[in-house]
Amino acid sequence: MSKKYLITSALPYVNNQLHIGHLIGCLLPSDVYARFCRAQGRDVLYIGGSDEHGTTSEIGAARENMAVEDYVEKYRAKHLDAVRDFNLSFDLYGRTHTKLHEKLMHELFARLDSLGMIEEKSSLQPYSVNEKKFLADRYVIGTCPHCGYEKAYGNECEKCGASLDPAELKNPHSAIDPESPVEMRETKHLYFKLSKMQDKLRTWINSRVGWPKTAIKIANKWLDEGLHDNPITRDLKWGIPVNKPGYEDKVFYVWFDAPWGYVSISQAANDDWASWWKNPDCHYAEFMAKDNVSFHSVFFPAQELAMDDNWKTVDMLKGFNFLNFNGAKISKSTGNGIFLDEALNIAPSDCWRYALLASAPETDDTDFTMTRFAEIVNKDLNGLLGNFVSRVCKLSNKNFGDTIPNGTAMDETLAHRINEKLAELTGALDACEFRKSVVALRDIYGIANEYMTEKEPWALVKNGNTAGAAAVLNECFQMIDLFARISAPVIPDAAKKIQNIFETAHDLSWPTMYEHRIANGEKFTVPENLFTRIELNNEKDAK
Ligand code: B3M
Ligand code: ZN
Repeated sequence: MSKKYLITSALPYVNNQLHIGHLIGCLLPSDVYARFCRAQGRDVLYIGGSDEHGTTSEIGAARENMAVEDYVEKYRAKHLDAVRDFNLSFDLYGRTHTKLHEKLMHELFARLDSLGMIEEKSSLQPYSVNEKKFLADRYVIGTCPHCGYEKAYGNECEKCGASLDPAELKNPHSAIDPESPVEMRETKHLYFKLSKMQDKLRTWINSRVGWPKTAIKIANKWLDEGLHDNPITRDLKWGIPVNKPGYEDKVFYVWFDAPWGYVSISQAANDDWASWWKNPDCHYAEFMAKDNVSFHSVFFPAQELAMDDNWKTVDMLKGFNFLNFNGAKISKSTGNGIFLDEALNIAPSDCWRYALLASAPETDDTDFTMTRFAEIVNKDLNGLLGNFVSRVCKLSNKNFGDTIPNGTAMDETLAHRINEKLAELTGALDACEFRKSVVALRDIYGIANEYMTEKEPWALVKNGNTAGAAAVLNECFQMIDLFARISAPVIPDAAKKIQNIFETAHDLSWPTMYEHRIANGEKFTVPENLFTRIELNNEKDAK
C-alpha cells in the first residue's frame, strides 16, 4: 500500500478577492507539493477551502450592506474561480459554514469539556454602548500593548503578530461606529486550558523536523513566554453555535473552528478520511503564511493532543513570509498588488505559478514586481523551455518529417548531468523548498539548451551527417519528454501541451532517473508556442 500524504492549504477568509500573496502563501505551494506527491504514486488527500466564520465576514457584510450568508457566497464564488483558473488540484475546496463542520465542532468541544480541558471564566470585555454589543476580535480596534500599533485588532496585532485579548487594547473603539463610547463590561466565556499543554507541546515541537526557521521560531516564542488559557467563545451571532447551556447567544471563536475545517472538509471529500487523519504513519504537510503559524503550531496541535484521540498532527509546517508588491504590502484597500481575477488578463496561470514559486518568500519577506515577473517568464519559460521545445520540433519536422528521428544510445555525460539536477529537484520538492526546486528545474532546461548549442544538429544536417543529426534530435525529444514529467507540478498546462506533442500517451509519473521512453519513428506534432514573451509597456508596470 502506498504511503498516505495529507496536505492542507490555509483556508482564506472570504472577505476579498484573492491576490498573488494568497497564491504564493499557501494555495500554490500546497498544490505543487500535492501534484509532486501524486506523480510519485503516493496516496494523497489534498484539502483547502473557505474560512467563512469570524468577524471579517460579519464586518465585510455590514460594510457592503448584505446578509452575511450572501456576502460569503459572493466572495466564495470568486475564490472558486481562482481555484479553477490557477489549476489548484484540491480533492475538495470546501467551506466551514456547513452542518458537517458544526457537528464535528460540537463533538470535539464536548470531548474537550468532558476531559476537563474547558473552563468558564468571567472577564471584562469592551462593550459598545451605542451598538449595544460586546466588541469581539476585529470589531474592536485600539493600540497594541506590545508594539504601540494604533490599528491592532481585539484578537491580534497585525504589526507585531501578538495574539491579544480585547481587554488588553489601549484606547479601544468600535470598527463600525468609532464614535460610540466603549465601556468594559463583564461577560463570561469558555476557555481552552492551553496552559496545561505546555510540556506536551514542547516535546511535540521538539520532535518536528524540517520546518522552516521562521515557523520554529514562532512556535518556540509562544512556548518560551508560557502558554495561557485562551477564550474559544465570542459574543457574536455568525459562527458555530456553542453547545453548552448558558451560551445560546455566543458562538465559537473562528480560530477554534477554522483549523478543524481541514477535518470536516476531509470528511466531505472522502469517506475514508480517517485513514489519513487517524493514521500515525500518514505524513501531514500544512501550508500557510507566517501570521497563521502560531495557530497551526500551538493552538491547533494543542487541541489535537488534548483530545487524546489519535488525531494526526502536522509533520511539515510550511510557513511563508510575506510577498510584497512594488515595495509595499499587498492590500485591497490601497489597491497595491495583483488580484487573481486580473492576473490572468496579464499572463496565463502557468506563468504566475512559475514566477511566484521562483520568488517564494521562504526565508524573508520578498518584493515582487512586474519587471521581475517579465524577466522570469521571458528568460526561463519562453526562452529556456519554450524555445527549446519549438526549435527541436521544427528542425526535426523540417528534416525528418512528423516522426521521431532514430536515436542511438543515451548520451552518458548528458544523463549524468541531468540526473544530478533531477536528484536536487526531487529532494527540494520533498523538502518543500520551492525556490530551490525552481532553480533545479531551470538548470535542467539549461542543460538541454547547452546540449543542443554544443551539438549543432542544424550544422550536422548541413554537412550531410543525417544520422548524427537524427541522434541529437532524438536525445532532445527524450529531454522534452522529461520536461513534461518534471515540470508538471509547477506548470501543469504547459506540461500537458508538451505531453501532447507525442502521439503515444506517455504518463507524467515522477522520474527517478533520466530515461529514453520515446521510440524511434513515433509520431509527433509541432506544438503552438508554449509561451509568449511578456512586454511591459506602461510605466506603472515597468517598476
Ligand atoms: N482564515 C486567516 C487567513 O485567511 C485564516 C486562515 C485559517 S486556516 C485554518 O489568513
Ligand atoms: Zn503589536
